[in-house]
Amino acid sequence: MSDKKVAVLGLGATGLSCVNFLLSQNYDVTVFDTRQLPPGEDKLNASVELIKGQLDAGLLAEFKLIIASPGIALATPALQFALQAGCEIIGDIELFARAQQQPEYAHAKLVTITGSNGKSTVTSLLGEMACEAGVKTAVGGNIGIPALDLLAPEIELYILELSSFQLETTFSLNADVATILNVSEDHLDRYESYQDYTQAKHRIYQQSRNCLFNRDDLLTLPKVVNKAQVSFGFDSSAYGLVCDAQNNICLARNGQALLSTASLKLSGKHNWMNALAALALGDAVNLDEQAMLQTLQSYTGLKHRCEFIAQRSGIRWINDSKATNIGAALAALQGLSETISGDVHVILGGDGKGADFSELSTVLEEIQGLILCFGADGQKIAAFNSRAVVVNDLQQAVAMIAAEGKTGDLAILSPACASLDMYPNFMARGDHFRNLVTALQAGGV
Ligand code: UMA
Ligand code: ADP
Repeated sequence: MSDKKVAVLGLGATGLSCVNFLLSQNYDVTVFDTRQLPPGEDKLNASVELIKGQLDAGLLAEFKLIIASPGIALATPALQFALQAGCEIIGDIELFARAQQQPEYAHAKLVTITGSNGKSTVTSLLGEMACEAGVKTAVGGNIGIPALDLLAPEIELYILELSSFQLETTFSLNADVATILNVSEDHLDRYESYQDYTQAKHRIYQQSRNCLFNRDDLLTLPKVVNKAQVSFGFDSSAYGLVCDAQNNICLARNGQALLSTASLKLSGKHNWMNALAALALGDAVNLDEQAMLQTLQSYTGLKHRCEFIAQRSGIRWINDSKATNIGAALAALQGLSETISGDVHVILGGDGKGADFSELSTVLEEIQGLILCFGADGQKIAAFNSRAVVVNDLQQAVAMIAAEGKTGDLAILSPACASLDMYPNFMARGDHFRNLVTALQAGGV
């Protein structure tokens, strides 16, 4: 088969971006998708053949190059067959890496960000810092806009959020700086083991000149040699925390205070780490310090991540629907409980993706308020706390907290699970929660 014939496996946002890029490079593209109604079909160029339904391994293996969607595991039998037949399988981020070597794009700097939690927060925060600093910046990847759709000659800085799925099929990024923010269990329904998942994340360091790691999380330590390394963490070294003369906890660089954490609009201690990571990444690509510090004081965070919704009858309601794994829920519960005078009420549950919920038991033990569990794995989570109650849905959970909560309490949806058992995505779950809360009788905002 001709070198110009390429298979794109999986349509969706990624597949479409690949098709459009490949057509612009004069490739002859065939798309495969197992779904009968693949998202993006209406936007597909009419000249492109779309083959729907179960993958035909023999047909696929006729292509020298296959671009696989991050939603399709390399372990899929048809892909394994194609690999054994000698096909090259890459993802959209690898296509981006190769395109970025072209002269019109090669001048731009590149920052790559992965981790189990905090990726989108750090990616968007760094994007805001760069814009404030006057740098022509493009932000995308797993956070939303596919990387190939960002390519433009005028861009000076690309900031890419990368998932472990994307990293599996990426080989030749040449990032100025890359980070793994943290590693905790996730996606165990896709990986054979936690180690496999961690290894996928570590591919990001191999493809970067400078590695930023979290010194409080050993799983993020770079194993690569001969690369510049810098770290962030809770102590005072490198990017860390110090106390100033007034006893304020401050973000600091090499022991020098930069900004009091009290000036941050983001809540929770985990966000101090996100702020430090963004500062370190910004320094690595020479962003202006004042612009970065100014952004840290105005950035309010993304929706569905420890997002304040409203105060009703003295209870603060927080939407943390994006807490789709245990690590995220732990960070929210630990980081926010110290900020209130009353009790914490928590709503957990959904699709646990094969996780072991025993890790939640210590933090649940400390919760004095209601522990309400719902969804496919609600029962499993409730088994780890004797006071936990299984409820039918979010509506019942919100009603119970509204009836029993008191002034000074905090109520949080931080599910530790994906939403797909009951909702199309975590945004729909968070929006449902927000609607239920805002519909409660207003008792002061
Ligand atoms: N699928 C099929 N058959 C196919 C192709 C896909 O059943 O032939 C299924 C997959 O099992 C997958 C689902 O469809 O679970 C989603 O695939 P999609 O085609 O809708 O994906 P895209 O629209 O291309 O979105 C992808 C990322 N999705 C995944 O990695 C699952 C988006 O990340 C990302 O924003 C987008 O590319 C742009 O880069 C989403 C995500 O959930 C937000 N990421 C995971 C996470 O953050 O935990 C990794
Ligand atoms: P990601 O893109 O990695 O999913 P987000 O920034 O969208 O990360 O945040 C997802 C969830 O993780 C949110 O619920 C948030 O409260 C939690 N979170 C954010 N930053 C961190 C962190 N540094 N450590 C642990 N949890 C975090």
